[in-house]
Amino acid sequence: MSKTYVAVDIGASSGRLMLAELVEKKLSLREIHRFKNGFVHNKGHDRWDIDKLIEEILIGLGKIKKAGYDSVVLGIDTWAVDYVLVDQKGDKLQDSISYRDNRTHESIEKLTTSLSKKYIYQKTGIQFLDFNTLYQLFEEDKELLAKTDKIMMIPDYIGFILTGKAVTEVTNASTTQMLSLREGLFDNNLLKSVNVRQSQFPKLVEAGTILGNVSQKLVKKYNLPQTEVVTVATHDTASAVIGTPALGQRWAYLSSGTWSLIGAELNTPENGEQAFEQNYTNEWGAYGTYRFLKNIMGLWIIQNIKKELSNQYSFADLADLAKREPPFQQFIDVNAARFQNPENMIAELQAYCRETKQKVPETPGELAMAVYSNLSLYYASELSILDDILGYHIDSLNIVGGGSNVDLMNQLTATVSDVDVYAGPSEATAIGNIVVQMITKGDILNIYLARQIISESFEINKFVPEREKYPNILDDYKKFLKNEKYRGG
Ligand code: LFR
Repeated sequence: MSKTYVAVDIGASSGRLMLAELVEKKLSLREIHRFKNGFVHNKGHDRWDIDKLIEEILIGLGKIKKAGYDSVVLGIDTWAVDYVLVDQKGDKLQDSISYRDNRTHESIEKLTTSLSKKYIYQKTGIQFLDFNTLYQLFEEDKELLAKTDKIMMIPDYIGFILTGKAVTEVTNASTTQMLSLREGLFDNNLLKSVNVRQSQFPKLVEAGTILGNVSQKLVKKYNLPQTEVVTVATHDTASAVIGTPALGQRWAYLSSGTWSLIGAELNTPENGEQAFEQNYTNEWGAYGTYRFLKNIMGLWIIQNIKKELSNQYSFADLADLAKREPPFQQFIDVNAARFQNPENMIAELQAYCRETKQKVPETPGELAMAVYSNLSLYYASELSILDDILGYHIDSLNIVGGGSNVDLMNQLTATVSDVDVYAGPSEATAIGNIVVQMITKGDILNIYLARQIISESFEINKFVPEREKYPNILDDYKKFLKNEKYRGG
């Protein structure tokens, strides 16, 4: 039997501690503690409560000790791009601002008057998203930046509070849009453009390195097990791709959570003209890989609808109600900026349909079906863009994350994209976090074996395309997206 491993996996809407063991080449996973996450408007900005997240981690670890575990290994992953400014004493200078805050809405335009978009893309290979760390730092309070000793990405900061050791892990650091693909270091021109220095970042480390032990002070105070922290692929999407079983010959992944991240795993970055035009990213992965992908708005839209319906319906209820409605009643550019953080998601979707003179979804089922069918169309259109850029045909899509539980969307996606869909595991992020720990500690040999173990340990459902059902729908949708007038700003 292996050591006992713990994944701390925190997304934008919830966090969890999962306990894992490897018994006879089967990975078992058990949820120990789950908690809510979300930003709140405070002191002029949408902010995360990182102290609260750390408290929840300590509560979860306390439960593990109570369950009889005296010693564990632990890894932390969270969403990307956001950071904590830390002073010389190791104290944080403010509550971290969320990437959904509207302070960066015009920052790409502003910053690229001095450094061209081409320069930034050739250097970094990272997609232009206005919330990338680069633009957040551009808008950061200059006085605070002057007092900043270290800029730490969120999971690195959590690791620092637990162990006292500070690093900058690269899978997450690449999402800053400041790492140079060629040199493997922060690019000085990019740093200069936002008034920060290399020395303000703790040293860069690869995924799969040992960070240190949770301090004895915390162990005693909270009655925790002895805990060794491994720096895993700390970006949740990086962990999710590691936790993807890689089924099919030429496979793509879709990490389906608050965001939908669709793309391929590459061994060399692809930052040519076409990738630039299509705004594809080359985020750094573990074990020398690149996550060539695009961000799509994802279940965030459904999460907001659910909230606005006063949480009367669960996600499963919404999927059941959607199933009773016909799909493709209207086309929606689900990636339009207006859906990033609207005051009211339902009103925004309805306004979009009205403005584009299409059927307005009204009931919970109609709303959910409108989102699911358009997400599946958006996925399909990205898969054909991926085919074009990569120069080969992707034949299967591995959907992982919470969204892989929505059979309706899995089937629609298989049908409109005409590829086989493998759905599951839904906990790929925690699994990816765990297997990097296991490889680091020698319980699994390498990522190939890890993926084999994953595919044999968890339920994975296959969906095959029902080709005859909607033969022209994808072409019609692509035409719709091309028509600027309908894209919705
Ligand atoms: C997914 C994710 C995406 C990143 C977005 C913002 O949880 O990490 O990969 O683009 O959140 O950090």
